[in-house]
Amino acid sequence: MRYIAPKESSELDAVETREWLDSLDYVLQSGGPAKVARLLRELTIHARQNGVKLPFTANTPYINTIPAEEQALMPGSPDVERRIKSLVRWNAAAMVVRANKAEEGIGGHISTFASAATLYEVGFNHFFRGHESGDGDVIFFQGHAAPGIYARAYLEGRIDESHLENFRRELKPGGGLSSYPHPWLMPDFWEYPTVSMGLGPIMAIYQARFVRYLEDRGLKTPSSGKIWAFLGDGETDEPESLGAITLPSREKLDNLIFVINCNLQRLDGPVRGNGQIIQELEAAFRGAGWNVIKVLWGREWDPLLAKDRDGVLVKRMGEIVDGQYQKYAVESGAYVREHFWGADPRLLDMVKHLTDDQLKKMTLGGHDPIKVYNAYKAAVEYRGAPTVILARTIKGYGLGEAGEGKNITHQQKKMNEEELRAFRTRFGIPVSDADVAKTPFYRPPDDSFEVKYMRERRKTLGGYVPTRKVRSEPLKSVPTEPFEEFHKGTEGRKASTTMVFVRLLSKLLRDKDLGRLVVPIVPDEARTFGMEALFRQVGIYSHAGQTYEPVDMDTLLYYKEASDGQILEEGITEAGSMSSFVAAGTAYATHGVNTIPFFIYYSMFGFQRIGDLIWAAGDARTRGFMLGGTSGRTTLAGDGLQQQDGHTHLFAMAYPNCVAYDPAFAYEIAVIIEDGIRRMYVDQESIFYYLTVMNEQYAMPVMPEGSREGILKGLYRFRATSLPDSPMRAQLFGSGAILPEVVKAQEILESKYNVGADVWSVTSYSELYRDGHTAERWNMLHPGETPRVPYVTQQLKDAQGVLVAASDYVKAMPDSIDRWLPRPLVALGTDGFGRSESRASLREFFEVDYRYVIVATLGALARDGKIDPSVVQQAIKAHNINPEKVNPAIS
Ligand SMILES: Cc1ncc(C[n+]2csc(CCOP(=O)(O)OP(=O)(O)O)c2C)c(N)n1
Ligand SMILES: [Mg+2]
Repeated sequence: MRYIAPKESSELDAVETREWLDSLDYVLQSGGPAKVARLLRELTIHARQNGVKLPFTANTPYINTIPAEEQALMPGSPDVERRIKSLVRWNAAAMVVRANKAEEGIGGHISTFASAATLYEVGFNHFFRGHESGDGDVIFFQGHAAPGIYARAYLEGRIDESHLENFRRELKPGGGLSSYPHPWLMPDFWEYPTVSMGLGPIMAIYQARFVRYLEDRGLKTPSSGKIWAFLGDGETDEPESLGAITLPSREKLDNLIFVINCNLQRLDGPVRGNGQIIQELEAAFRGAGWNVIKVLWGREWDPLLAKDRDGVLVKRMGEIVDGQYQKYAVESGAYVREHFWGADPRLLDMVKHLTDDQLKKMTLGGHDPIKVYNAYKAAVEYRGAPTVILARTIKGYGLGEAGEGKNITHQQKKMNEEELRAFRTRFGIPVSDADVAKTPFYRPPDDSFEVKYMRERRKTLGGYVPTRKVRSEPLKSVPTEPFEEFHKGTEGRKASTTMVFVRLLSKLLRDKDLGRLVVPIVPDEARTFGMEALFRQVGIYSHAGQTYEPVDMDTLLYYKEASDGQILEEGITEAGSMSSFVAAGTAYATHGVNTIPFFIYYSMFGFQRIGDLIWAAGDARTRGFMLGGTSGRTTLAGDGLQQQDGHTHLFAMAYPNCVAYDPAFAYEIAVIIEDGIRRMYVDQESIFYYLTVMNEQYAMPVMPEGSREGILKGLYRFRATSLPDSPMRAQLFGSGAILPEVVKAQEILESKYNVGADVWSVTSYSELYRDGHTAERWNMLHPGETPRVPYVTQQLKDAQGVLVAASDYVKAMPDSIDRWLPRPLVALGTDGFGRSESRASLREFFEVDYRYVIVATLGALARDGKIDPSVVQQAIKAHNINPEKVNPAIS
């Protein structure tokens, strides 16, 4: 080529660019796209090495990831599927409208499902596999889309009109349909709860990983079942939604598919009015290593994109912010022509053959079954990484004036007659004008094409979804051997309840029947709890095994990762660990395996931090043991205010199927866990356990005879007084690590003050509280019959003297049982913010050491006129207590 000196630098630029492009074209033609990609990579490296700063983008253009020419043909009958979808739409909307006709409307949502109908229907007709297939999928349905899932079940003939009629009427005899997915309320239908936003996605991630764990450990036959999580775009703002997305790509969980319904709206308005939620999510997921499939535009856009040789349309698509896109959705075709297409004469030219009406009707990707089918197909076939589908839809699709695309649509629960008529006509529902105002449910007969088609599809795909079924056999019995040594105590050797638990866990892991079912879960705290021996004993689970030589390889307890490892070492994520707990604790139903999770963590970061996931675990009928380690406001010396837990037992009390204990001794732990395994895995109770364990060491006593029932019910007499005939009597309650303080107080009260004090171990205030209320309620409803007596009353009815309780938890715990005791209870507890200090100083500060137990007892005796107040004053002095010290509860 002859060199011609350029006149201007812009001309030079153009020539240069042309030359580069020509070269690239040449490589493309001679070597193909792979070669071009390699060359570009090489160029990038070279440029970087020479200091060129390249702008970063994790985004692809604002178009469908799967181009039209790569689409597969969709099997099945599009017409019948469209009819079915319309019927589902109608019944779903009718349920909500009818539920809100009465004066006292009962809520429900129309617009979420309206936007997601195609996303679900394509799944139901072509992808979701039922458990009967042996390869069942696990589906986390978006909570607010529940009406659509019920409407389909109705058309399938799984539920009838009376069920639909009783949507959200959960107290109707026989049970209505639950407002959202709640396995607690519909245990044969829903598998996992989702409606608290963000919990579905994180539980789905750990579910997918747990499936791999079961397979790698030989507890489940490898299957091609998928875990689908359907979520809203607004929901992705919850930290739990995106907070764990690096795990599935790291673990190559190609059994996981997220479908995000990007209707660009949440409850109040646009998710990102001034931005693009889809592009934002694409970058986040691509950055995290996911396979991202964008499904933005329906088929009507394909010919236009094919004409878009110079990229003006793609550019225009990418520059519109979501708030503006929402505006187009509610506007006329003429408006869209002017404002979207009108930006460039070339764009206007592209659509000049289309009428305004046609422009208005151009669909979005998430409403086009072919686009959705292709995305799902690609997701299901993808190997090596999880997939997220970002499907663009319109919120309230089909509602027209009743709310399509409007900001109020999320809350829309009613439709007037005119709106119903329009909806009916748009979807071709055979309901007459005369009837439309009544919003009747409509189901074609069993031998109609639609019903036959739906049923055939579900049969082929392995049965109806969702279906929840307990697929495991109950355990026959619980072995006693692992528990026995703990009944004997430690013969004076000191141990903490944490050490006891870890020893018991290690024994359970060795048990020939139970061992393989145990799933230890730790959020990076194994060493804190002295569990490192388990690393070697059973290994840390890692699908990849251990591809490196661990730094401590030459030690006995090295950090052993193995593909059949048993411990789920989750790293610092209580939310992730809890999601694993849910997966492992529901496997008895979902996967037919009785895995028994033991999740041990810093107690402060449980109920306080991830209480909502624990609530969901209860709803999901999760079984297993949560162990709150380093617990007790004064027992965890050091660490301080953010870590010293003196209140999670108060939270646990409110979780209906959580059985909580604050044990003090080895045998208490053994009895509770043994009975817990029996109740959950032999008797099949849908409960889970919370035990607090501590790190203070003291000698573990021998189990007193006859104490088993009391340990489980919440209280038993641990040590009777040696002065039963003393005129001054007391009953002292102690729990957890404070029990030894109470025993010490008992000795001094007897030897120094001649007070005959019995010591009771209170293992569970919440169990006593529940039992008391159960009896009281029964009595209220059964006047004239022999009243039932709460357990705690039965135990203490003849007990003499004053009552004093001390624990490392807030005073509300003992206060909660006060009314069922013969006399008022004096409560010592640890209300207030913790402090980093020595144990002794903390117990002094919070007024729960033996000295305060003595003073409280003497004070109560003085109150009852049994001793002179001066004795109490002297005791205060003798024990160096400053009566003017600050109140720890508020300082
Ligand atoms: C943790 C939590 N916070 C708030 C809500 C209340 N809420 C219910 S639906 C909703 C908006 C949902 O928007 P999006 O996730 O985009 O779902 P869409 O209905 O648009 O598909 C909100 C705020 C909730 N259910 N859970
Ligand atoms: Mg939304």
